[in-house]
This record gives sequence, structure tokens and C-alpha cells, in this order.
Amino acid sequence: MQLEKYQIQSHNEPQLSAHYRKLAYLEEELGDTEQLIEKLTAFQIAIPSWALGTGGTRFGRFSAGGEPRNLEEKINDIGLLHALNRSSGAISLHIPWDIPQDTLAVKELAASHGLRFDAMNSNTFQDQQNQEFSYKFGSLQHEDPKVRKQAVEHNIEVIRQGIELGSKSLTVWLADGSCFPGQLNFRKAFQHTLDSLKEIYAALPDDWKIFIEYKAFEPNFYSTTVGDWGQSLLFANKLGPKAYTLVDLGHHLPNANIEQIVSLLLMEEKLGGFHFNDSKYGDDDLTAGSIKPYQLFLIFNELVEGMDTRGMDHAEDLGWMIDASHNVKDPLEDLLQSVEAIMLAYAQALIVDRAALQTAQIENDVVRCQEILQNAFRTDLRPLVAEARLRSGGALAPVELFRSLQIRSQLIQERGLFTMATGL
Ligand SMILES: [Mn+2]
Repeated sequence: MQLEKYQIQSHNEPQLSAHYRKLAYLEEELGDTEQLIEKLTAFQIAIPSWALGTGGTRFGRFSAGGEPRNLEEKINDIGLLHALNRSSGAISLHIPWDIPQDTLAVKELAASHGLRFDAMNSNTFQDQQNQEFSYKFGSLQHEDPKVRKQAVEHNIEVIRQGIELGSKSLTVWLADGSCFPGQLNFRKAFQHTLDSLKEIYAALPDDWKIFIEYKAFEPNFYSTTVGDWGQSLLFANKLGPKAYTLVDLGHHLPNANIEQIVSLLLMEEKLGGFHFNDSKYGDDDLTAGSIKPYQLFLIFNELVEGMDTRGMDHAEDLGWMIDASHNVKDPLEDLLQSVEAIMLAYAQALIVDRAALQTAQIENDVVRCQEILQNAFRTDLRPLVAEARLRSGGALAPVELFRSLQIRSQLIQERGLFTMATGL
């Protein structure tokens, strides 16, 4: 199904006067908001192709019905999201779950929705049918060079697919590690991984980036070979200028200071990409901003400060992606909520009074520092984010419109109740 312009307009129409009233109040508070709205309009968050179906845990999976049955339907779902919020203008593909059968047609379909292809994702964390060697004991780190070669070749194949689609980056997340003390020689595992990554790096086109994602634990529970930002940064530094660290919010040990990590990676010019989600305990993959919205704001505060210090383009110079799983919510509603939370945190970071904060820091005025940050965080910027959406042709209240149009029922009618999207 496709959203028509008139459907969005007739949803917006009755809400306009209330919207402009709230916006006027905000403009009185903030002064000129044009620049903020421009930045919000430009900011796009990639939707992962594996997050459009209902996720699950190892205990079960409960389908929402009407899940996309193929890559084309996944692209259509992201097209729906983008039509609603105008901030989901990119797709992050996962190979082999989403191998394009007809690349040209897939590109055309994405373009018809205004979507571009963000980072490609390889998969050496599970065995595929007809695969010669198993990744049970790792892929790029494996003791057996034949397993490493197979994993390297898979990554190079993903790059090749990405080139055809117009992507410019490869995200490598490895499940490699060990479950028990003594199982691995840490140095050997690191060295094998580095050697394998070097081969993948050599296959990158000049204008491509490789993102090395880290994760503290799971599925391995004793050691992970790319376990934290230090290990990722080691790899990225040893590989070269096209290699960067990717931060996934859920991949840290509890209470890690992610905003500090982000700040230092930006300083080192080694932050490349971001995976948004939220968590209470571990890699819970919950809706961004659902548990710790203040942390999300603090992270954006460092991102904006760090990018501005280096003269980076907020929208273009880092890869922004959601990496979440939807077990109990409708995946599309969940993604709309995530995008909204990310946009809000970004907007709040944009209004932080940087000059005043710097002065307060220099004067060791700790109270003032907190006041400045929390003033920004506690300003309700929803009208500003909504205005950016409205100007780009999106809906004032995307989730409400999704519901009033009964989009899920229509998708179920189109695709059936017992469909299951590929993914986690
Ligand atoms: Mn991730």
C-alpha cells in the first residue's frame, strides 16, 4: 500500500491551529528557529531491513501479521515510515537476509520512496544453508584459515552488492569470542581477526567506509573479540583511514558512560556510525528513548558538540541507524517512536547554550552546567520536530495517522496474517 498526499493533508488539517499555537510559544522562547528546523529536516535515520518484522527472543516470537515477505515489501514498509515522518529516508540492508534479485528494480523502488541505501551489513554470526564451513567457533577469528577465507569472501560479496545499490559503507559485527576461559588465545584471536579485516579493507572502494561494531557479550559469554570501543578502535587504527568504530547503544556493560566514549571517538576522528536502541539490562533492543531518554540526549549533546568542533555535517558525516527488535509492539509503530525520540534528542542537543556551558565549565560552576543541560532537555521541542515533518510533507502525528488509516490491517489483508519477515 502507498500513502497518498491527501491522506496526510486531511490528517494535518484539523491539527494545524493547535500546532502553530505551540510552535509560536516555542519561537518566543528560543528566538529564530529556522536554522534548527533546517537541520532537523536534513537529519535522516536509516531503518534496518531486519527490524520490519516482529522480533523475538530465544523463547518465542509472536508475529504481528502482514510482515514483509521479501525485500520489496520491506522497502515499501520503510517507504510508509518515511512518508509519515520524512526522517526515515534510508535503508540498511542485511546480507544474506535481503539479497536483491533484481538490483535495478530494487534501486528504482527505493528511489520511488525517496530512500537511499545506507550501510550494508554482513552476517557471519550464523550458518547459512549450503555453507561449506561453520561459524560455530567464530568467523574472522577462526583457527582454520579456510573458515576465515569463507567469512572474508562473504564480506567482499556484501561490498560488491552494496556498490551496485549505491551504498558507501559496510558494517561488520562479529559474534566471535569464547564462552569459556581457556577456549581462546586472545592475542591469536585478535590477530586472525585483524588479518581477515585487512583483506576486507583492501576490497573497499576509495569512497567507502568500514564500521567495526563492538559488543560486550552475547552470544559469547566469556570474551568477545571486538568487545568494547578500545578493541574496535585498535582495529580501526590498524586498518587505516577508511575504518571507523560503530557505537551500538545496547552493546555496553551496564552504566557505561556512552557519551564520553562518543566524545573521545569523535576527537580521534574514528567515530563512523551509530546504532540506536534502548535497554534496561543488556542488548535489550528496545525503542530508542523508551527507558533512558536523558542518556540519549547526553549522547547527542556530545555528538553535536564534537561534530561542530570538527566542522562536520550532522546529517551526512556519520551513519545514523536504528538497530532494535520489536517483540510486543507493532514494528512500524515502534520505529516511528524510535525516530521521534532520536529527533527530539537531537533537537534538544541543538539548543544547548554552548558558550554559556563552556564558561560554566571553565569557572567550575557545576550547578550552572547542570542547569544549562537540563534546561535544554526539559524544553518540549515536539512542536519543532513536528514543524520539520510538516514542511517536508509528513504527518503531524505519525503514529496516530498510522492507526487511523489502519495501516496494519491493510498490510495483513495484502500479505496475510501468518507472514514472517527475515531477520532476528
Ligand atoms: Mn548493532
